[in-house]
Amino acid sequence: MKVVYTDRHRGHDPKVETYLGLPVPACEVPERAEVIRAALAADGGFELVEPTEHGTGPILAVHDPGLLRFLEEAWPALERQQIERDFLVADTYPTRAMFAGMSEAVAAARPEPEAVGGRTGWWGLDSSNPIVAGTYEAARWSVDVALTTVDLVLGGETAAYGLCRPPGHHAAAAMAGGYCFFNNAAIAAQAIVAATAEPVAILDVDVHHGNGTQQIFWRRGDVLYVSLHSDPRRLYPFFLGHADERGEGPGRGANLNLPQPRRADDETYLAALDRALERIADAPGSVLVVSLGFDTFHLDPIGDLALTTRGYHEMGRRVASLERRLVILQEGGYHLPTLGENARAWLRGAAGRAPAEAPGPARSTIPRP
Ligand code: SP5
Ligand code: ZN
Repeated sequence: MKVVYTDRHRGHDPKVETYLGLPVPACEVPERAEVIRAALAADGGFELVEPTEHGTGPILAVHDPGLLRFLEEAWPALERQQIERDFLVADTYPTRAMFAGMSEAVAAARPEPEAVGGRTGWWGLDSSNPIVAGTYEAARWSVDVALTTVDLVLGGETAAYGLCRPPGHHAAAAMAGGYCFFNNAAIAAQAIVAATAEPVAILDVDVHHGNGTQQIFWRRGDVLYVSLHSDPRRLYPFFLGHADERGEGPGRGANLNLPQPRRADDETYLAALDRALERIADAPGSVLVVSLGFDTFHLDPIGDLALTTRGYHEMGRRVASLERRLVILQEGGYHLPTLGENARAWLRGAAGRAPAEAPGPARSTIPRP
């Protein structure tokens, strides 16, 4: 299987994020992509390829041009004002209660602030999403990784994996958040629709609900979004991801959320996955975009489900059994010691290969009788 990877993600290197207002070590770090790349390179069954540049056109097919402008301008604006810091987060957000009672026309006509602090809140979901000097460039390359993965699959590959970093599924049309800046999976899905004129499905198996992907395709009947995630009553992004969110207008019924119970294990999760796959199998289209997260792992520091490496192999196998071409894009997953093996297990399953030998002493070379 081809793996699209570039080291240009490394410039997005936040050292801290805030958690309930206090600085804590950042979760979404360059080492994440490095451990996955290393595990896949060592496996021998994966071929690493570099992304090609696709420009801003496919991003603007999904995102508000103001979000792109803000992300491009935020760091240079801080530097111009000589605001010395390592990372940028907003203090103030336009929460919906601020506009309560005002007509939609008045609320929607409030202008974007000029101050960088105001703009960061305007285009942001949350304060645990640091922007640093290299964020914009890394986020642009992450989109290029996704679009190159699409090119490979539309060019004839049965499945390909884009090692996107930063991730994308929390980014809405006009909002960054949750370690995400551009919605790689949504941009990929839109590019597939544009290139093939076929409907497309997105399966999101990150532990968090992909609120951005849901928002972008909420009124679209040609892009089915199906997500398994921790119940938002317990976990980020808290305000979306409930089972009764089904899409509206032409998109009615083209959104399926399957919130999972705390500490759901392989068996529980895979049963829900089967429901998700049945829904996808009922929908037209020949390409499936997978938003792949490993923060469902039992040891993940920010998730609360309990999947195992063996479960990931089985998940990859079941997804491949749909017999759709697969554009597999990396989202979350923060337990660095196992991230590489988990990605390897999932992708080996998707490629129809056996689980890897458990990492440990080298295999005996004595032939079996
Ligand atoms: C793509 C993805 O998985 N995004 C997840 C965003 C979660 N953001 C909220 C994280 C809050 C937990 N912070 C605790 C850090 C303690 N080390
Ligand atoms: Zn996640």
